Amino acid sequence: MQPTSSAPAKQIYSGKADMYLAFAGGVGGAKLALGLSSILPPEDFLVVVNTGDDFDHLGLRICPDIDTVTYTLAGLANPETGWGVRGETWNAMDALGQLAGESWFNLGDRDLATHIERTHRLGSGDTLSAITTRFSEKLGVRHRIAPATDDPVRTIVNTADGAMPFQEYFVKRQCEPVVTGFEFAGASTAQPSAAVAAAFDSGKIEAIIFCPSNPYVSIAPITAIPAIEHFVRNAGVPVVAVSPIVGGNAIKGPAAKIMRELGQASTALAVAEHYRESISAMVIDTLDGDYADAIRALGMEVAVTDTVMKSDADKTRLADEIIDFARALLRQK
Ligand code: FO1
Repeated sequence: MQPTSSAPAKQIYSGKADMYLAFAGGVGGAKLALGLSSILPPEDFLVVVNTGDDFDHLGLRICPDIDTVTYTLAGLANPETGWGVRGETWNAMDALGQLAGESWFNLGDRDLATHIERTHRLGSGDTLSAITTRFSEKLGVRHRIAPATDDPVRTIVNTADGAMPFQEYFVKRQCEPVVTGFEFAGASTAQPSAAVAAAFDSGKIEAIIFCPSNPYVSIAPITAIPAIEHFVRNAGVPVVAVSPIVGGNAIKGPAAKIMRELGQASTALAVAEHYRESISAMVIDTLDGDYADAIRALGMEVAVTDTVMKSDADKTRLADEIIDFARALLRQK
């Protein structure tokens, strides 16, 4: 399979001093990251990826969001699931099932190579950052992808059935348990990865974009890292969040269910309230345009547009609008 999507369709921004950071979880984050990579030159863009979903399974280190972003930017992502590899085969899982091994977490044959090689390299002393860079280069990705941190951060989901690791909640229990809160074990002492720290120190960041990822389990484990939270709150550049809630529902995943279980409305306005300490602007869907004034009343700028990304053209258009919006906000400062 040839990587296809990492080659920019057009590069309309050639900014010498501009750098954009996108904070991303898995599928929704990867889609916008792909759109942004289609309009921004590689040196001007860094995808900062959630590591709270990472876990050890069958002796392997699995980093679902890093892999989803990498496969997506490499043009290899499975279009049906959003995670894993397109055209995947499942012989290893079938054989594992026959041996009565643990088969609740689906690892495709080709995807397994990623986890085996990553685990091997981590055991040899490589950092997750170095491995992520190596894998993305080997897969033909031109833009930079960095874990938020190289230190272990693990999302724990507190539920009515007790506390459980994220993948047990998300995949094994299919998001069924009623959520009462989250913990990000390790976050309070974690340091930003080298690429993230260098971006913060560069003085070149023009905007930070929170992709339409789950605010509670994809973006929060990133901003729970104190140095990242401090930078986001004090950077003095637009911090623009794209709502993952459209028309009261999550585009994908359990965000709306989690919000309701935490006693909030599942609306774009509630997303803005959740982010209000960190962000200066929201991008909301046309369907949610009625919330724009209420969000502005929180002291934020608002852009209203079509945010659902079905095609690559949708991803590029949304990315383009977000960059235009961020640049306009920067000029207003
Ligand atoms: N999600 C599922 O719903 N079921 C799976 O069996 C599953 C396997 C899987 C394997 C590798 C990988 O990188 C991701 C995988 N995911 C699976 C997705 C993953 O659990 C979630 O998308 C993220 O952690 C949330 O962003």
